[in-house]
Amino acid sequence: MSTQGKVIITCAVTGAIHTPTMSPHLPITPDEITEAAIGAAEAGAAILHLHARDPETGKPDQTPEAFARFLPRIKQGTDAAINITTGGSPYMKVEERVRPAAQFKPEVASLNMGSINFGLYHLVQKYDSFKFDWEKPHLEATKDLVFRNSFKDIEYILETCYDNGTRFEFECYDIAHLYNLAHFADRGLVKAPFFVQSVFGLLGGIGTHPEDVQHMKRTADRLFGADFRWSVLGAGASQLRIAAQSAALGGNVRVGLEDSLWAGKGKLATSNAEQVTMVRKIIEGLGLEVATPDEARRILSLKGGDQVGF
Ligand code: KMH
Ligand code: ZN
Repeated sequence: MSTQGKVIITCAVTGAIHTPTMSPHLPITPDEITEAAIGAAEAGAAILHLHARDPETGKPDQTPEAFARFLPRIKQGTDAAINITTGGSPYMKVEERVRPAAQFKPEVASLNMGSINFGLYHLVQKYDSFKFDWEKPHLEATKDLVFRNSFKDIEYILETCYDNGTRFEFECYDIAHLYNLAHFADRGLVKAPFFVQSVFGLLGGIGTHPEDVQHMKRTADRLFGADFRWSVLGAGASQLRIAAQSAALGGNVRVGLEDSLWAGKGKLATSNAEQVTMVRKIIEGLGLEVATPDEARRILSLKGGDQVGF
């Protein structure tokens, strides 16, 4: 069966950007993350990009134990490919960030392709008060925070996961990150097809103008030719606009509450599945089809859901 015209939807269900005060719909507990992930897969997501949180406070938690509370349940409840973050939260050290992916050997792990400022401090002014003590300082301190992904860090993650058959979602927040990926390709440390996740609209990364999207695509085309599969995520209100542009240009899309809490102007998404359904309508409205998990596996050369360590 041809995978031509098939669009992979990745859903990133909770992440480490948003905090519990920002939306009552942000999945926090293992039950909530499980339910959100399975719901997103049922709505059409072929890949589930997962982070864990402390169930009491909602703070990002990168311990393998935290992931163990939902990974087997999600695997049992859906055939979607599971993608474990190695980004964790920008405050964490790379050794901590890689541990869940190293232990659970998922089909996909994220890999952030360069260091950037990771500004969330501007969000503080939107809220009069916060549910938990950690939230405000967590956001404010990003004014002086570099999300560190040095060449050595990237190499460390690649080498740690090398024997596991895990492939990567290469998260590129700026044009230079594509060149960093090309550098690792030149050194033979990454294998095609490269799953390039271009990130738009984070404070510290490239913007959300259609020209920004085009420039990412053009540069990736020039550097990787037929050797990459392109996907995009637009942060916040840009999410669906950028997804539509990618799908129209032959690319794939990522949605989910990790990167946007919204389902329309001023309207909080009540679930991850709601965003998947919205992007699905755009894809189908363009005359394209949503890729199934097995089609996504073929497109990205993934090892298969029975080859993971959970
Ligand atoms: N929320 C994305 C912009 C990771 O998990 O490795 C960043 C991200 C990082 O997804
Ligand atoms: Zn993430």
